[in-house]
Amino acid sequence: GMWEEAGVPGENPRRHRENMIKPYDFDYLKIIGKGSFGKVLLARHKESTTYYAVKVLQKKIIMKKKEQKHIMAERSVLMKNIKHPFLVGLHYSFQTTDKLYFVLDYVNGGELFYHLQRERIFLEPRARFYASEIASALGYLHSLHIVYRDLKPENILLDSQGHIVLTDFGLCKEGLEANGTTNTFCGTPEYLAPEVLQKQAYDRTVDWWCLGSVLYEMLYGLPPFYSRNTAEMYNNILHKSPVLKPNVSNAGRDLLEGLLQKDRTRRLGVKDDFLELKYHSFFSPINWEDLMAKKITPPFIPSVTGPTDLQHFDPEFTHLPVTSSLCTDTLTVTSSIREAAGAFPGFSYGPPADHSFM
Ligand code: ISQ
Repeated sequence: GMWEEAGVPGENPRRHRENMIKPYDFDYLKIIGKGSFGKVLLARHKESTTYYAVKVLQKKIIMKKKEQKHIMAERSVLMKNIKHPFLVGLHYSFQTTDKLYFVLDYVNGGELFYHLQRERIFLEPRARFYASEIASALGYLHSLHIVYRDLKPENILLDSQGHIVLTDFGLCKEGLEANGTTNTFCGTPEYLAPEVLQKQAYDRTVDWWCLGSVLYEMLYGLPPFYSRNTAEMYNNILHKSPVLKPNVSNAGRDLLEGLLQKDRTRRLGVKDDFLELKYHSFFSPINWEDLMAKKITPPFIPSVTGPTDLQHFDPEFTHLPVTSSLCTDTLTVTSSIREAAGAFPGFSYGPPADHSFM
């Protein structure tokens, strides 16, 4: 039948063929992100009418880029039962002959940096709130031996209440470059750590560098080491000290200095990871237990009218038509598709029964 490829029978004993989730179970309403690998769509589950962000990746494009190991690693990451208040939740993953699907929480408060651009800088209490939610999420991933690695502005979203949601735990690095207004302004969307730029070995401390870059941009309005000239910016990352003007508190500047340490063996977090940040004086106003329980009132609430309110997404995407190819799968199976079809064995995932769709 049509969904022969949607999941591998026997792999997941909880769900068998008939109740396996498939593309047809959703209405696809809008494109909310697009990149070389595929796209992210706003979708509504037909039966429950719940909204999700569905990420669809083309297998043959992943194959061409020799990224299938990366994607399969990503899948195993996603299946580690990752649950954290500030990480996007994965509900399902499944595949058809030519595509991989990830069914994720739909988050519509907009990218953090969309809001930052509108305000140029954030005051310290607001920057601290976001930095602490991001730090707790990174610390949690590290506790599961996961390195996020490419924390970047477009992966940091706000939910409708104003809390941080990190997306894309390394899933398809070049997958969703939203070439809109959001990342053209800072030259490069990535906060490259010196060791990544030099293609050296990296470890979890790379995430603390990236957090330092995010915090710097929130407080100073530009990424650290920024130059309009990319080559010069790369030179700055490798060889220049970050400029820390005194309009930021001593605690803030000390934290940035620790996180933006070029030598990762001297970087804040190298020894006790998140604990070293948690007890830094910049974060002393934060009650971490309250933070994790979402008991701290967000300093800013995005103005969203409801789940379909797309005002914070780039109209470049949201005005695109949604192609019906999503639900029809590919009927003409070429040799490259046939080759790609079997490259993702066991790629299907259903959650434990308690929060299923039915
Ligand atoms: C969830 N909601 C909105 C946008 C998204 C982009 C990527 C991954 C998940 C998302």
